[in-house]
Amino acid sequence: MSTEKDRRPLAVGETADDGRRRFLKTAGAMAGGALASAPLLASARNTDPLGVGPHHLYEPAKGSMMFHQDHDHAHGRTVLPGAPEPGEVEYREFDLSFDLVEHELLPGVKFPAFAFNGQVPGPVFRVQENDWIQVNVTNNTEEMHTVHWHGVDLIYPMDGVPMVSHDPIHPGETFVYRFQARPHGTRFYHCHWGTPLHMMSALHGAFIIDSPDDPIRQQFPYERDYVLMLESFDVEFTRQHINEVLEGMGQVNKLMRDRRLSHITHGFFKRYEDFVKAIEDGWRPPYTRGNAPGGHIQPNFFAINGKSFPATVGEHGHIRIRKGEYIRIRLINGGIADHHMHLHGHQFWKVAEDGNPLPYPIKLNTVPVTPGKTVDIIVYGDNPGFWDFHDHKEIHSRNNGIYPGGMITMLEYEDMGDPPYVPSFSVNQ
Ligand SMILES: [Cu+2]
Repeated sequence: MSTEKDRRPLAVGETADDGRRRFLKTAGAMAGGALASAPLLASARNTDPLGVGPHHLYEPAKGSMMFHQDHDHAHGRTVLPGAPEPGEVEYREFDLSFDLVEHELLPGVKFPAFAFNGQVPGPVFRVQENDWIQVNVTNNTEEMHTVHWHGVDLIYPMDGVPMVSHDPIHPGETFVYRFQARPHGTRFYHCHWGTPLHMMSALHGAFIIDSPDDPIRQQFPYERDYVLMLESFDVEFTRQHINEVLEGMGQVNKLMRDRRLSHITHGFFKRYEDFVKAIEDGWRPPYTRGNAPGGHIQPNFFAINGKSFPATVGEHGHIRIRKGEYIRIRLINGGIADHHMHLHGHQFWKVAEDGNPLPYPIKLNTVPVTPGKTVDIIVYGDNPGFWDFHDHKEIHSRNNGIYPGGMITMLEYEDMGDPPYVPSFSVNQ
């Protein structure tokens, strides 16, 4: 049985043996033999090709270098110039962290995931348009990360694209993002380093920018709004590649500390000409050596707010409404699959796309939400009952291929009194 200690986020300073024991113990908790067949951290135990010895999974790297041997990253806090100083404007301050956790998608299915603040999805930010935001982001993992603020118009050094906006956030480092929240609407944030693995598993969260001038708020008198993060996970890919990146990054960090790794051997270049010169000198980039693992991602679990059906019903993604009430639902696709969300028994209004209000609302009952998109809908409570709300792309309404599962949740009227039928869960055997 897992204990409270087992479920908490892994902490910096925890010894490798502690982490390994705990992960190995829980690796067998997956439902189904195939899912449990790749023991976590097997490679970390068996191989040591670069001769760096056993690495400590959660020991932060100190003073590692990324681009040049003389470019010594300070282990600590990075604040890039460009945004106003704290005395010039008043910042709303938030703390965010990268953690490695074991996430339970639904009873019987757990997998290792990179997660903001140790939770899947990351915390929901709710701010006002034009607020100045400071987010102190600490990396508690042994992999590098960044935060990209998707759909927010900010100054480019805060955009979170590694090597384009700023250096990646190294293990143990804290990076300070400062920007103004605009324009208003449903936006989100996600890691932009190793995007196929990191964003999907599960470094993403909602960033809601509100405004009294929001025309949707003026047109529809809603009070409650719901945030539904739509997620797709390839659980086996995530398990295998988190093992690999932990092993790889442990070696990279050790070599960087020992100053045995140069920007050439690690394959990062400040200038395109340096990249070409390295190839002329005999360096072989990874794409000449084999397939990128990301090419084979095939999500087998689909989730709303971190849970797959039937775990969606209850707290996570379960939508409640009353007769005569308008509600706003903010759909955010944080994964890599196309979703087509269908609500039974109602025609809803699609009122915003990519966070931006539409010039006129469109009446629908099924709405596509493709990767990177956000779609806002307004539902009016005019048909009391329990109603399915699900991805109509049937393959996404399964758990590891078994129907029903995945991206299914429910719209429930709270004021039905004595309903003639109360739904029960159906899980195929
Ligand atoms: Cu990341």
